[in-house]
Amino acid sequence: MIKKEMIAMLLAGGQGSRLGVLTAKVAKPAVAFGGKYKIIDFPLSNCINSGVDTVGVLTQYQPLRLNDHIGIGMPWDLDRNIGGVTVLPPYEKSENTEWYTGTANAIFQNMNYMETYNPDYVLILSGDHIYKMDYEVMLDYHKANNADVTIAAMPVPIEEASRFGVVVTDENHKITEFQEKPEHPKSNLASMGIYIFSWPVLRDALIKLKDQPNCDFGMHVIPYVHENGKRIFAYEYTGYWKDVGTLKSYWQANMELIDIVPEFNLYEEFWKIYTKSEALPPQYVSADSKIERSIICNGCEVRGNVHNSVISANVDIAEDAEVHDSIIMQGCKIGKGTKIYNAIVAENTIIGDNCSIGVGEYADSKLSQKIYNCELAVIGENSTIPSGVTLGKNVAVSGKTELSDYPDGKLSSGDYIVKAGEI
Ligand code: ADQ
Ligand code: ADP
Repeated sequence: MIKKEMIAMLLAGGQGSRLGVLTAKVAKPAVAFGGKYKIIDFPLSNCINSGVDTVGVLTQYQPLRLNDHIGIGMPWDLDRNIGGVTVLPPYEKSENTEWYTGTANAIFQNMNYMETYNPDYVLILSGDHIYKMDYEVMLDYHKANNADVTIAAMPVPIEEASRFGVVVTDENHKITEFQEKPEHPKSNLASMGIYIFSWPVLRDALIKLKDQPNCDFGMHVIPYVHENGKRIFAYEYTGYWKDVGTLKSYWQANMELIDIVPEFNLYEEFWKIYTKSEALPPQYVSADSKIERSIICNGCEVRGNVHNSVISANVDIAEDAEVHDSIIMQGCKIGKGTKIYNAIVAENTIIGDNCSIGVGEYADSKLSQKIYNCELAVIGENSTIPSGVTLGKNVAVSGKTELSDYPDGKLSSGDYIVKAGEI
């Protein structure tokens, strides 16, 4: 019989609607990060670096590009005969076929997968966090405490605590209280949504709660095991961890990579982040260009100026263009004399000449959509922005637009163009 001490279940099926046009066509874990990575590379690399070689990836929303990225798991050394990475979309069963209706429901629907490996422990992970963690050390902690469940937790500013699951612990780090996204948090120790369960405890809880609608770890499973007197411990983490679920946090986490001393370091030899990469030519930087504090990936041609930005592969930046404090994803073309400040530009977007993007005009009362109230200009993938257009902050564009789509040639705070059929 196959036996794995600990397997991981990576939740990658949420819609990620707070990333707006960035997740219109891709699941959040497949969104680009740090120039050459996708968000899911971080938990997948953590798994292999921690010796966890069996990972089920639960997908549901827009899985195409995620499936393509994961493939058979080669970049992460997860192409194994026994174990390795397995993509687990919802599937038809003899009874009760349904979509994954919640995080715990998604795990419940893959009971057979987990049973195949006869695990002692199951590690539950989210596909949308940027961090490095040795799950083996967390497992040692789980064993040393003789715990039923261990929740990774970290202190957050108290005013942010209500976005998270919040834990209250005793002097031995045993959890005495758990509140999921409470209005009035009793502590600032936030659950990171990373759990180790002793398998019999998880299996029992999932079976008991199988009729719970939208069964969710934070809302239902953790409160259930707590009420049943199980031993739940907090594993306190103090390193870098970012939930990149909003445009602002996504942008910030990218910008933190180019800090003079980055808090999150991609260059460490002993904890590599793996990703699928294509064979591309090297980047070319022309004589009159100026690049400062930036990440520039392979295949780029830079003739303009780039400052404090993250530029993915195959991006062309023409003469006299300026890119500041922005994220430009793979395959974009930036025209001559165009100025881009505080923007996120998704894949294969073509921006014409002499445009002005992300400059001025923000935080006024016109804001209609909360998602884009992030002091950034956001452009969805495969968009075309005609020459001469001005986009302020807190605007979003997606699709192939023409000059006539822009009143007075510009968009200001709170304006959105999403071309039908394009997205
Ligand atoms: P949330 O961030 O709200 O809270 P949630 O939206 O439930 O977490 O998603 C967790 C992960 O599961 C995400 O990666 C998401 O993509 C995925 N997911 C969501 N629904 C899914 C489904 N139906 N099928 C497959 N995958 C799905 C959780 C905890 C909090 C904790 C935060 C930390 O509930 O207690 O504080 O994570 O970020
Ligand atoms: P989304 O809510 O963007 O579709 P996910 O599928 O990852 O993304 O779900 C994230 C969860 O976070 C949702 O259950 C949502 O209720 C919750 N949430 C909503 N707004 C915030 C916020 N500002 N910060 C943290 N969590 C939030």
